[in-house]
Amino acid sequence: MSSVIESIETLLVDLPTIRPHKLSMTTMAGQTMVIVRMRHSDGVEGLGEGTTIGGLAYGPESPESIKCNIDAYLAPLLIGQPADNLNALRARMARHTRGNMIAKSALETALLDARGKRLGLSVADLLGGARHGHLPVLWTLASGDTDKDIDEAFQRLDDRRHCGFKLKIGARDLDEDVRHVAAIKAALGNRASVRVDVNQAWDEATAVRGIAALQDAGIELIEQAIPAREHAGLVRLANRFRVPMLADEAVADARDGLDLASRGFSGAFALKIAKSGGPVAALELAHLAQTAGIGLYGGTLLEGTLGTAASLHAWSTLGELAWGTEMFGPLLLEDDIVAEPLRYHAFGVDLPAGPGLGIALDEDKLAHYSRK
Ligand code: MUC
Ligand code: MG
Repeated sequence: MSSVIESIETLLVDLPTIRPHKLSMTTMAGQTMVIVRMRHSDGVEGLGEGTTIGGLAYGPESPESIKCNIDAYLAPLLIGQPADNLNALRARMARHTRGNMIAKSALETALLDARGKRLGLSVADLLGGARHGHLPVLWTLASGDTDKDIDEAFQRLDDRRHCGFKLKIGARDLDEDVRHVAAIKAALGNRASVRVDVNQAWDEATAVRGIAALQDAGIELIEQAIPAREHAGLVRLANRFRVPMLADEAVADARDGLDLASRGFSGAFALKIAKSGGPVAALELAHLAQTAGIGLYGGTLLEGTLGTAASLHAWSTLGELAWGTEMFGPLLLEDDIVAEPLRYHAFGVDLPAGPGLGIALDEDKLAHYSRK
């Protein structure tokens, strides 16, 4: 008899960041993760994580809503069900609940982790098999201070931690942002790739002015310059400039990807398990992008180690990630709740080994950082 999902526990875990992280919509001083512990009738425990940025500043789910909606709506749909048919469980969640993609991603991750542990296979194995054991990882410079960002970048280069940097802009006046980015690019020269993420802050006219200046400054990729829903505008920007556009908030799943591709978008898609509702749907988007000749980028919602590991297992199955990944979330946090941290070295990170996610909790730290 196959095992059954017996219980699902959710914990809000608050960890401080190593420095303020300034984005166009919020400044983070800490990160709140929703950790899922899913117990199955054979004694196996699956772990998952659902995490967003800045409470409700980034998107329609907050840490509290993720926890509450898992507890009240999603967990009751799963408890008592056979644990191993991921397709049936995903369909059940989709049929009875709308949206809440981060909550669904946390649960799908826990289902995959448990199944992998039961079968002695990694999550990447369950998703078809890893093509890479080490993935490149960039770092986001977002202290808000140009000189501090330059120092931070050189430190990361010297430590062979990161050789690509993403700058968060859009909160300040356009000219100030352009000066900030150009100064960082000029200081780093050819030693590093520099990209920007505007997080939807500009209208199209501002984007045209800003992107022209950033292109001249040698910036390699422009992420989500205009609001998520403005697909037509994003396609116009992609056609207008030599520097490629990266669609992030605009593309949550394969349906969004199809819309952008069929409108003639070129450039790249940021994949995130959180916005797609889990690794499986994130890979559906990736496969659509590959078919359409659109580049791939392994994205993060600044998850901790569990969410980052789940994403790495998914991205490892892809033949090519033209723009690498930004799976640095755990490095932005002062501490961790896992027994063994991920191994960051050689400008990237190793895919964790072992069954499931390959990650075990540190129970003392989990208890210490869990919200009472
Ligand atoms: C985003 O929109 O890309 C990823 C890195 C970072 O600093 O913020 C995120 C979210
Ligand atoms: Mg982004």
